[in-house]
Amino acid sequence: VALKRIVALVGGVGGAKLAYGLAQLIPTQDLTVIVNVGDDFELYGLKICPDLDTILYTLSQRVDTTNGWGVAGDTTAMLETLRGYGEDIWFRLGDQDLATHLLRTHMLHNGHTLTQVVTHLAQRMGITARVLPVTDAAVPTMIDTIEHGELPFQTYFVRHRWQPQVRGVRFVGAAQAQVSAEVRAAVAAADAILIAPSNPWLSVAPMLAVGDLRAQLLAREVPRVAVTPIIGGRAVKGPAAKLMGELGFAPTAQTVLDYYGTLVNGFVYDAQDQVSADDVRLYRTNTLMQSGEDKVKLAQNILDWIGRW
Ligand code: FO1
Repeated sequence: VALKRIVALVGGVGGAKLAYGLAQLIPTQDLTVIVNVGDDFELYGLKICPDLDTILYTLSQRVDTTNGWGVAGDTTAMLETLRGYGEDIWFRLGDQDLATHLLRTHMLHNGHTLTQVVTHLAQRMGITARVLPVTDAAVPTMIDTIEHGELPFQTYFVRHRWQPQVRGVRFVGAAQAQVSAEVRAAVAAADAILIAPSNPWLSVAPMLAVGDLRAQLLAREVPRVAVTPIIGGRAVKGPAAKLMGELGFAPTAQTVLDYYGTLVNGFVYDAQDQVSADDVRLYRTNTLMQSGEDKVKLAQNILDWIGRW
């Protein structure tokens, strides 16, 4: 398979790591990173887009590598001042990060689309890959929990530190939304489509639910490869394994493969795990990405493997 144009569906921090690896290997617009917008919300009137910002900061090597989100070395003068005003600060916005939210909110108010905002920010950050929100519409993810009922995503994920027990996930307005023209074109032109090691239920499903994206992907007779976010029965970071248990699934790579079903014709999983499947090509390798080299190595291994199809 001749691989030129690669499209990667990416959610939070785990997905950003593979996107980083791919971007070192494909330092052009031949790499398109399609990003989840379900985590987006408004705070103090500002449009916050955590997954988009995590990708932008990661690809431009600004990201705080300890957390995997936010700007490295960022300060918190704005937050401390708000706290001094008696505000309950639960979502930590750094001062440099604040500039991103201010400009994005300003541009959106002036009639720009989220795609135009992200393209502008990526350009200013010197990012060569194409970064696209999956849709320009707002499609907020809502988490139904036993303890607190339905919560907006960030309230579940950050304020309650993803401890509440989940009994359902909903993507408000997903069916009425449409993928952007840029996303449609990128999927139509892709030589291979990758689903990054993001949380399938919380980061990938919100994208697949938008308009007819799932049908667009299924219509492409090209490699459609998912990478497991579960290694040895555990999530590398975040609530994936805990959530799987709450939704009644075994926290295994096999569960992830079964969940994607016919959407994928290839699956990458870790050397610690075993999976089986009919008519899905399987690739067992080290999928843990801790260093920059790990990210590039995994990306290279996956592209080489697909190239041998
Ligand atoms: N995650 C946290 O656990 N605590 C935070 O205070 C926090 C702030 C934050 C600010 C900007 C941003 O882009 C991301 C931020 N995140 C924070 C991470 C974010 O909640 C998650 O990365 C995604 O929404 C889930 O992938």
